[in-house]
Amino acid sequence: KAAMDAGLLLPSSPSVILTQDDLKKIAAYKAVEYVESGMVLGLGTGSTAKHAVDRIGELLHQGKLKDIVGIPTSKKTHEQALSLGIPLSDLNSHPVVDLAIDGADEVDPFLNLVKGRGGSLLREKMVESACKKFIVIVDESKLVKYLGGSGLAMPVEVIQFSWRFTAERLRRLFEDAGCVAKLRTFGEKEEPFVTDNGNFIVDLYFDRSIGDLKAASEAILHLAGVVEHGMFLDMATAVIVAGELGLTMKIK
Ligand code: ABF
Repeated sequence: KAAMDAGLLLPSSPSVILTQDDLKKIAAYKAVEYVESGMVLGLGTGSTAKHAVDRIGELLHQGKLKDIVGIPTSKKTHEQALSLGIPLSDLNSHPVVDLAIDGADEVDPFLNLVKGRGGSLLREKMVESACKKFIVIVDESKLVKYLGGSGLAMPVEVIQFSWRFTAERLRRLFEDAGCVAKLRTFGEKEEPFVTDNGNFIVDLYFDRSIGDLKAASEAILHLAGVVEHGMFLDMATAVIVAGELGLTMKIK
C-alpha cells in the first residue's frame, strides 16, 4: 500500500498483459524521474537503458529538462543520443557524473551486478564508477540469488593477443565452481565479437557459486591480458525492478 501511494506500484489490472519490454520501459521511465536539469548523466547501454535515453531526449525536447550533458557508455548509445539531440561529452571534460542510469544482466540481494552481456562493460564501468548516483533498471527476470546464478555468462573483456591463454587462466581460477570459459562470437561464421575498445570477450559460466566476490574480482583483474570484468560490486545506489505486480525500488 505504501509503495502504491509512493507511485512505485502499478495498479494491478488482470486485463493488461505487460511484455518484458513494457517492464523495461516502466523501470526506465521511473529512473528518469530522478534526472534534473543541469545534470551530467551517464547514459547506459542495452534494451532497458535505451528506453531511458529515449525518455531523456523526449523531456529535453519538451523543455522539461535543460542543460543536460550525457556521457554515453558505448558507441551504440552515443549514436542514439546524438540522433536525439542530447549534448554529449566524456570523462576527460566531465570527470564527475551526477547520475548514471543503466541496465544489468544479474542483480543479487546485495545489489551487486553482472553486466556486459551486451559487450559494453568497460565503458559502463568507467562511467558508472565516476558517478555520484547509479540507478540500475531491470525487469524481475534479472534477480538472482548469487552472481553467476542465472547460468548465463559472466563476461570478461580481454586483449586479443593470446586470448586462449587468458581464457584458460580464467577457467582455472574458478575450477572449483565448474567454470567453463568461452570466447564470445557472433553470426553463423562464429567470428569473434570485438568490443568498442577493440578487445575480445571471454564469457565465464559456472555450475556453482564462486564464493567471495571481492576475492574473485581481484583474482581476475590480477591476470595479465584481462582488461575488465562484468562484476559491478558495491556500485549501485538503487535498483528499480519492474515486475508483473508493479515496481519496486531496492536501495543500498
Ligand atoms: C547493459 O545492457 C549491460 O551491462 C547489460 O549487459 C545489458 C542489459 O541488457 P538489457 O537491458 O538489454 O537486458 O546495461
